[in-house]
Amino acid sequence: MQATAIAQPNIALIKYWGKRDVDRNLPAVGSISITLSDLHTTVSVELEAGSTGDQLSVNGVENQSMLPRISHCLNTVIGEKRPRARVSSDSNFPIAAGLASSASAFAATTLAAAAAAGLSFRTDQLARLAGQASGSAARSLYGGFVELKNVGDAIDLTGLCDVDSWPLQVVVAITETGPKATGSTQAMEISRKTSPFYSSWIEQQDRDLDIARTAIERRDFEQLAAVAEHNCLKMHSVMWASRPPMVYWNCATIGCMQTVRQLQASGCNVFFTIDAGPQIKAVCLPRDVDVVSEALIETPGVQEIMTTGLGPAARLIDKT
Ligand code: 2P0
Repeated sequence: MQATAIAQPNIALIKYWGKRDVDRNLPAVGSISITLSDLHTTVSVELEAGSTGDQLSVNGVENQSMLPRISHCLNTVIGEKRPRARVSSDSNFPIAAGLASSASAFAATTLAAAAAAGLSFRTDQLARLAGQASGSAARSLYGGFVELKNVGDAIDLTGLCDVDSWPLQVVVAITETGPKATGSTQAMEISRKTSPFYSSWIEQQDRDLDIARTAIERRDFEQLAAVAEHNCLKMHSVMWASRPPMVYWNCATIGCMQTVRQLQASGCNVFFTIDAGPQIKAVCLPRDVDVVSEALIETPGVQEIMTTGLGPAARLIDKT
């Protein structure tokens, strides 16, 4: 009645922003992501006698604020009539800071919960269950390059290219480690309801997905860089034009964007992407990773960098 799973966060190159069904947590748009290798979240789920009183610890500290979402995730996977659970989650990177910690946490929780309850699901079923907890978590059930498509009233996940076929590197520049002011779930709804750019964002997404999918098929870095940066800046424009505006960037975020522009001008194969937080993720070819890392760590306001390759799907590591 105990299982442990590990999952890596994923970074969207073509972003998920907005929901078409809030109750079922269905995204308004498809997305394309890369699963990372060196950042990870390990989740243990232990089921024990008793029907109430789930417990959650995050990085060794009891956590009440995330508990309702974790309990809801367990209900979705195991069913509402289930034993109570003791859940512990440990991440080796800052959480709730725009580094996709909810993706790795809910992917690992879904997998561990199913195994602890003795349930077997196919990966696509697990991805749909994880997606009900957190839209981006569905993508961490797969490794490498992953596409999430909207199909009818569900989502469908496809692996576009495995890790070894196009081993890109990602340099994450951490500019602030505190939790963000507005969580993604709430921020997406504010954008949907108030941003004058929201409808254009939705309309243009299929074209961006087509361009990115083709670029990945052809291993065309320049094409992928152009569409990913444009898609990221469109998403942030939707946020900036919302009421209240949601600006996740700080001075160092903009400094890092300028650093990436300078690297590009010097012939480096690199592009940036930014999620709902102030960190910059610079995606580059392996031969450029050292020069990108050095330039970002020297950018004023950058506290730390983390370098990672692309990684595997979420997986079970223990079951007793
Ligand atoms: C993404 N983000 O595609 C986008 C880009 C943030 C910016 O998916 O409400 O935590 O739990 O489904 O998955 C963050 O949103 O949102 C996210 P919910 P989630 O990676």
